[in-house]
Amino acid sequence: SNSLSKEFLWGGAVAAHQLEGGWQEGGKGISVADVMTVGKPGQERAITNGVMPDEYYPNHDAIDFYHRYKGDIALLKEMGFKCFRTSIAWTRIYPTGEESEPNEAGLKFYDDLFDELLKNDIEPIITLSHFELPYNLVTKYGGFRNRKLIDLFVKFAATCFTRYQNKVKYWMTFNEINNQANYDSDFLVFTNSGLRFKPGENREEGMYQSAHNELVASARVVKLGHEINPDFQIGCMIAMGPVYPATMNPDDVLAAQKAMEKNYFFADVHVNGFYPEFLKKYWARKGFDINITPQDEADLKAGTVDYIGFSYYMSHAVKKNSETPFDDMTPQNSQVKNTYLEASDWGWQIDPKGLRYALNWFTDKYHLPLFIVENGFGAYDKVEADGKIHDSYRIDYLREHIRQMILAVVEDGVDLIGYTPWGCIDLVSAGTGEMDKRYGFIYVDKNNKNEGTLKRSKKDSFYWFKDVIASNGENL
Ligand code: P53
Repeated sequence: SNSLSKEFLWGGAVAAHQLEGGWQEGGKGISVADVMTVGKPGQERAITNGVMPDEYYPNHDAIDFYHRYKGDIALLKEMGFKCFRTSIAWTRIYPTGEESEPNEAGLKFYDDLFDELLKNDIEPIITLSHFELPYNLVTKYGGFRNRKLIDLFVKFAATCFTRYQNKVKYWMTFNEINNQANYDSDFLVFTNSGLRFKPGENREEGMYQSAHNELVASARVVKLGHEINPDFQIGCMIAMGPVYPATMNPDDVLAAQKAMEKNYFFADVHVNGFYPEFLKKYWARKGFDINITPQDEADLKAGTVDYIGFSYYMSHAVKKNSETPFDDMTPQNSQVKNTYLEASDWGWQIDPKGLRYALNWFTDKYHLPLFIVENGFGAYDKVEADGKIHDSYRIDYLREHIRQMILAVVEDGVDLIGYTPWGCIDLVSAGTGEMDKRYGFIYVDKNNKNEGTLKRSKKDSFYWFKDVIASNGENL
């Protein structure tokens, strides 16, 4: 066929902690997102030891979707959304993660939200864990390093699956589970796994143990979900940024391959149900002692995913660093600028063809349906005197990515479920906590300093994307 199928799921994506606000409403507990402040381009946000009286935490109120979702969904409906990806905040359902009974007010909130979407013919696409671990599980157990969290996550997922089994079909387990491959970043290991390292701890080993516990939790949840409703489609969620070799030097080519292996073995385990050999060899060489039980191995095998959800923002390039053996090669320690590409104001390199490459790479390697559940351009927007927002740069970014996406489907035969650009309504940046790093088709009047009326308005990209959806990708 020369076009996308009629069932193609056009929509948009968000995460509970980045837009809901209402951090203490309806009995919600404190999550890892509630103890992070605001950073800057190139500067990570700080993680504080609990909620401090004199700090500003942008996720606490976010854009107040908790109270305004009906009006916001009306705008998504106006754009013609077929689906809407969000997450269920774990701390609305189990405020500390450890209660024996779920919190009814939290469950009711998502019932109402999903009903509102379905009433508007918008299908909810739900992530179970999107950087929203109960903070109690960090202070009490040290995050996902502790196996105890496997059972607690399975309990949370079981509650959600049972309650929403007739409202939600598409699920994902852990958002961007592979961000933590960059274990030097305090932010990435904290948001993925609730890890806080002390000086001298082996960060890499701690990361691998946490990732393993999450992969087991994910597999158990996939199996359980299929038992609760065989029609469920349960995917993993991978942050995809292809790593290119900086030159044709075989050293650089091998460096890029190693970097890809280290970033994407997570998908191997989700899809195949076992660890690739290169990783077991690597752990042995490093002397890592990762606790993997025979039951874990059986669980991984029994809970392989139905599809691969992934985010795509940028690509990377690496150069072999002569002092570093291949084993230690990470995209961080040898990353170079790709001189063929431009970058956003936050240094993210813009590479639409990399999306076609990524779609083909996933297909060749895993032969599963794919779902682009995040893509987009974080940028400063300017509100004109007449209230309009002319975000032609955002339209350009999305248009070129959609073109490459359609080529991958139409010319390469990639099996693609849908496309949900990130932050379809402006929200709090995950990486920096800023409001002014905007992705939306819908502008929200709020800045980095908590000032603004929260009023919503339509950017130029709103009308553009509406036409893209109405024409099923023909009018770009
Ligand atoms: P922000 C790092 C690299 C790629 C995607 O990110 C990432 C991150 C973490 O910052 O996060 C995903 O808001 C994530 C979303 C996030 C979005 O990309 O830092 O799934 O929660 O908001 C964009 O610009």
